Amino acid sequence: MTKQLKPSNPSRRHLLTGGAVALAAGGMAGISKSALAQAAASVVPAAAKPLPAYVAWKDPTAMIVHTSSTLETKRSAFGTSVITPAEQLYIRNNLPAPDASIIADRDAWEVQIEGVKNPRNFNLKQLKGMGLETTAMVLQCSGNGRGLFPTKASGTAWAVGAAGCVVWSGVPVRDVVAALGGVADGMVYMTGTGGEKIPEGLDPKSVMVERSVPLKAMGDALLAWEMNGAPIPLAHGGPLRLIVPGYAGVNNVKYIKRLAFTLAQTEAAIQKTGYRLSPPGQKGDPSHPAVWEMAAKSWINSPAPDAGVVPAGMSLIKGVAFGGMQALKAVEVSIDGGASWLAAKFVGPDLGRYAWRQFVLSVKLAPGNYTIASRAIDVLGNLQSEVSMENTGGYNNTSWRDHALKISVV
Ligand SMILES: Nc1nc2c(c(=O)[nH]1)N[C@H]1C(S)=C(S)[C@@H](COP(=O)(O)O)O[C@H]1N2
Ligand SMILES: [Mo]
Repeated sequence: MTKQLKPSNPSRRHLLTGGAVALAAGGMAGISKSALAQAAASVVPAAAKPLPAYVAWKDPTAMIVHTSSTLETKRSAFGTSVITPAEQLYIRNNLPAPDASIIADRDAWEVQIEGVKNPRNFNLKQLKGMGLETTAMVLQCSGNGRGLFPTKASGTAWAVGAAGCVVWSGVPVRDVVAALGGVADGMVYMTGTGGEKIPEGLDPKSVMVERSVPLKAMGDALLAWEMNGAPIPLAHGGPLRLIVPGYAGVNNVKYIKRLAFTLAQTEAAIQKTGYRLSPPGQKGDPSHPAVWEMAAKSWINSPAPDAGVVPAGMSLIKGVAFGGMQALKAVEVSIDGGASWLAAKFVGPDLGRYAWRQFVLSVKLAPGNYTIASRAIDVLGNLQSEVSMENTGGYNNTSWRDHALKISVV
């Protein structure tokens, strides 16, 4: 189905405060078909780094290896089937992953539950008998999009690929808590501790992965042992991972060994000073908002996420969109840098409020230069914003303009 290239809501056009001027289709007489081949040839990538041994099972054609602890999904590798296969899912480790011996006997893995009326340990086998829920969720590093901010923040320059849509199965945290008599009086946070070994000689607080989220996040949280229908791979947090739907990646603690309901947020640096939204140039501290809830976001993955050159004629614009904490209502696409917007069509099943949806829009493109962008709208009417607040850590970039693709149609 071809959509007409005019704004879906003409009045909205004048509400937009676009920065860049959109180039109309039909100009650019100088670009020939051979430019297509030339441009494609000019983007032959530099020799890619090999996959690190602990994730040697990943699909090397789908991944960008930044470092051994940061691997990104290529913009061209998101597929069209909603769920991101494990082989293509990004990796982010703040500490080296634990030894594979921890998944030799998964059912023996123990987690300590504290800050409840009757604290105790459970092993995974016991947890499996206490309740079951399955949730599809966007797992997204808060630094996803960092590399797209106009001023580059330090840290991994993720583009769009530090995210995926993943199905998790496990026991609802609320069921575990109920079995232990409820949360102890007055507790304010849910704090999860990762099971990594702390390197010798370091102050544990300086490196440990321990995160606190507001108590209300317990409502939809899981202690999960399965990912996309298989036991969670070690690299993604197996045998047991805390899943906090709607919350940024870092709050989803891998190899969880302790789940505590606490009066205060953890003193670990990853919570106290790290993952804070501090003004550019200023170090994070507890007075700055923590990276917790995700906001509505979308981006386009096709056509031409890499080469930037597209043949004239019919083109299928494809992307992903999600609401963060809220279900997604709609997604709009612009081919003129945000001057006008068209409603895109969702593709595939709706896997619930925390999942993303794939979307498409079929357009006819005449030769010229285009800036194609998308913006998500959640069920509360929150619209993905044109610009994102810059911050020292380069977190939470949801700017549709930063995520726009510039393409040449020849
Ligand atoms: N134990 C532990 N949990 C962790 C981390 C970690 O380093 N250790 N990294 C966090 C961060 S910053 C992100 S973005 C996600 C990455 O999840 P993935 O590697 O499964 O994609 O895990 C989070 N949970
Ligand atoms: Mo992250």
